[in-house]
Amino acid sequence: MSKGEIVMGALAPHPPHLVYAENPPQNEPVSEGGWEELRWGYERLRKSLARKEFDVIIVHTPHWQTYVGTHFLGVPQFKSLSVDPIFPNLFRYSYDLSVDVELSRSIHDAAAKAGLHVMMMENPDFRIDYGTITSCHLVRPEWDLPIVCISSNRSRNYFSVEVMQANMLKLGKATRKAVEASGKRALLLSSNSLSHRHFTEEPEVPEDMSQEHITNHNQYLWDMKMIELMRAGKTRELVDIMPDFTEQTVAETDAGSLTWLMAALDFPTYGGEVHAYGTVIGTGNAIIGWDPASA
Ligand code: 2X7
Ligand code: FE2
Repeated sequence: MSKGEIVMGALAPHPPHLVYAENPPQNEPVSEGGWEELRWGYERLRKSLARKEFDVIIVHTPHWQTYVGTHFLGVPQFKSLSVDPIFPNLFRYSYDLSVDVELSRSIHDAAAKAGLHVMMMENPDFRIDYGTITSCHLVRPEWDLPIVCISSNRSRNYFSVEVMQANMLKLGKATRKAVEASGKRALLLSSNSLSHRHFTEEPEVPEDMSQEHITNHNQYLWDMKMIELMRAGKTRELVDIMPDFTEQTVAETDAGSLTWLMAALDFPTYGGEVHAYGTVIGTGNAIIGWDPASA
């Protein structure tokens, strides 16, 4: 068996607004568009992926929050309706997806070996979180590949940011090891926004782009600082300042997804390709791909 590999890693944020704006058949609400900058960025990411062959998508998601360890989907098929708890007016999505349970279990086992508390999620009625669905839909709307979905263990909330970061580094390394041992080609997704302070009220027409902007200048400056580090391949520095960034901008990096991705990619020193930066209800979102072949 040949060695498995990560063919690309991507920061792939999941505002449900982006799915709403695309009007796919799976989503009930109908929009007049909106957030084109980000949607065109996803289009560019998909184009860059069209040059690659891969067998599986591995996603780390902020909206599957687990408080005792890291969990992995362990059922081969899930089919149901996902309704966003905050934006039910925008996202009521019928999903039908498959899971690479074998790889899921291999990452679970590698993480356990690295000392992490882990669990396979084997409830067939489990509802998949909207972060996973949105990021996977925007990256691969065909849904023709199995996924591996990894929960966000909220050790920052009940322990400390240092523990959370240390655990994500272990989880990223374990993910890489398991992919290499599997012989499979994987795309990795960090499903999160950057700065995350958002408006508390929605415009009457959610896709009214005259109302869309970053919540405050501080967030914008922090987002640009982080994106510059990613563009420059300074990913160790990126991870070092992640706790400060997260605190200052209530960033969605609190989930650990981006730290996991950087560790899984073994801290790229080559630049990430920025496909887009844009705001959604005041939050900062970047779509960025790291292609190990460009190293
Ligand atoms: O979950 C989200 C998000 N991360 C960003 C923006 C808006 C809504 O939902
Ligand atoms: Fe989110």
